[in-house]
Amino acid sequence: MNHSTIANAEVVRLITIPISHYSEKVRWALDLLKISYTEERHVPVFHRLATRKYGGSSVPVLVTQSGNFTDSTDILHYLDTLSPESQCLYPKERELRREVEELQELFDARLGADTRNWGYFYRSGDRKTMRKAWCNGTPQFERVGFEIAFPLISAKVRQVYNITADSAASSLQGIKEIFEIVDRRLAGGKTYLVGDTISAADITFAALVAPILLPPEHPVLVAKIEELPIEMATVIKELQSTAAGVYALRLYRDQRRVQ
Ligand SMILES: N[C@@H](CCC(=O)N[C@@H](CS)C(=O)NCC(=O)O)C(=O)O
Repeated sequence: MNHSTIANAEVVRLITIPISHYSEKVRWALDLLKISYTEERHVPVFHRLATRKYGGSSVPVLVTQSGNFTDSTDILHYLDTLSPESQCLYPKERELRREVEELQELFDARLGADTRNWGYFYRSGDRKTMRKAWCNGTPQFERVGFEIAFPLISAKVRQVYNITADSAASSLQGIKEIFEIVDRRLAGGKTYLVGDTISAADITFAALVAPILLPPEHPVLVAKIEELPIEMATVIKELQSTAAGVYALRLYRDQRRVQ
């Protein structure tokens, strides 16, 4: 996937798994800052062949002339050093910056794992859904590998993340708790979580909930709500209608511009 050059002479490389929400967080930041990049998508398990060359195991990995970054928050901090004053991901004012960093840490540590685990509980065994989620834009040999090894990859994912009915229920509880925190922060009609412009906190929240809120602007559309199991669709509709859900969908609609 090639993205055109707008700001920098350097075109950085972004290694991803298509549906990875931590990868989407970085994709969004790159698009927002108009930094040229080439995305290299991989099917899970195969991604390790790409990431380990750069000292990483998970995605995203950002490969640049200034070094390689193997964590989405480290990547956003690096990108912030390249951004113009008018479009910074982390506010210059110390207190606001601290708030952005704390929210981002909370979303990264809890929300990201909870949305993934809850979503995988319902969908990781469904070959058609996971083909869209994991194979879109990946090399052909990996797509062939997916077709052959899907039951194994899917079982491995459930084992690694301990996906069970109990863990899904506790993840949903965790998601609701974070939504309540975000609802409270947005009280009084605030447009963004911190300050008056979009920050790393907003991008992180919206990207990490996207696989379960299904914004139509997401670059990797996996399923329409009508195609989901009724129990899952009911919860998604509930989450979409909370203040936090409306806000994340609005951010996608108004602020997610793919280069
Ligand atoms: N803290 C990491 C978490 C990244 C992460 O969990 N990535 C998942 C995909 S969303 C992954 O690569 N899982 C496969 C693996 O760890 O091998 C970050 O923010 O970059």
